[in-house]
Amino acid sequence: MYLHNQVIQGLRDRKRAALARAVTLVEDGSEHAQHILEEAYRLKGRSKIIGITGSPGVGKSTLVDSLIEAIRERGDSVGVIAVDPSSPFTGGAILGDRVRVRSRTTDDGVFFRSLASRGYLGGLSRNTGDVITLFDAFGFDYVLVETVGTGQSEVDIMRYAHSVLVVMAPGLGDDIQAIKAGILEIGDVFCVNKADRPDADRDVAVLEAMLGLNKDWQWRPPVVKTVASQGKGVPELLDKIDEHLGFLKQGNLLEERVSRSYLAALEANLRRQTVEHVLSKSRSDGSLDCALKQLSEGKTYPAALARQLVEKYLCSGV
Ligand SMILES: Nc1nc2c(ncn2[C@@H]2O[C@H](COP(=O)(O)OP(=O)(O)O)[C@@H](O)[C@H]2O)c(=O)[nH]1
Ligand SMILES: [Mg+2]
Repeated sequence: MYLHNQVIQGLRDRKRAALARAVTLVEDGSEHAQHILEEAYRLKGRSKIIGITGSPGVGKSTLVDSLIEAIRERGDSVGVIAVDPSSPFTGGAILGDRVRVRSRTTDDGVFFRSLASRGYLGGLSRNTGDVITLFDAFGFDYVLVETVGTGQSEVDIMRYAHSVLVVMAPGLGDDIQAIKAGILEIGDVFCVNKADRPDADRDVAVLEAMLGLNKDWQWRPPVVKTVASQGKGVPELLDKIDEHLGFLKQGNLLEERVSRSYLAALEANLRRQTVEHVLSKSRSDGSLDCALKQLSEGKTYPAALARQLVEKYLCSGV
């Protein structure tokens, strides 16, 4: 039996080892990956996919741990995908998240995977959409995706998630900046974590006031206070997430979110495939060297060259 058939059978039988194998094959861009993904896209559609974002240090990973508790308490299963910032020098992921969740590896209803972001723009590693699909195909009730909370990643995760949870914490000066950067538009549920600290109530009030400026929400995002390190407020937070999912289903808005995630996945793959195609073609016929030489001599500029290469290798069907 081919490896991919084995893995597919394992996914159908809900074998965790098969899921782990599938993620590795997809991450490595193995030839087996496309067969597995083809089947995964057929099997998927059961999971509630929750994106969790916010600045580093606000307590996202701690909150994920508490959410796992709350979800397991209800008898539901959960898969967690943490996209870690890799060091550009070692390629290693930050260890904390893995260590924390290790204590749960004996629980069959929980599966954790950490993905290196590989320096790919946007904080989401380039196969995140496909990895989410594998988790969904496996049939977890919930899939939690924690991103590194920097810049573009908030926007990227929004496109894969059914519900976006934005986490904030008092005493981190950059949160007001995050609000300016458009975080209000992407959050379906807001969480002010570290509510055991002073200023939490003030932050909740500021956030509520800002959300209140928009009078025509279809869904007015709720603000929930939590102390993730003690599990406080976390069941209530899970309730709000479920309410949002219920709202989406009721208004037939879930299809829109799913379609948005397809577009995101398509874009990510198009970007990778076109870049690989143009670079390999131009490298093999010498145009790449020639282009780099022209650039260093100041005869042209990158955007113009990119256009030329795209026209040469994509428009002519070469
Ligand atoms: N006081 C307090 N500390 C917390 C709380 N939640 C998390 N922390 C701490 O905040 C730090 C960063 O948490 P972490 O989950 O790694 O944040 P992340 O970078 O957003 O994933 C850790 O030292 C946590 O123990 C909380 O509710 N209250
Ligand atoms: Mg974290």
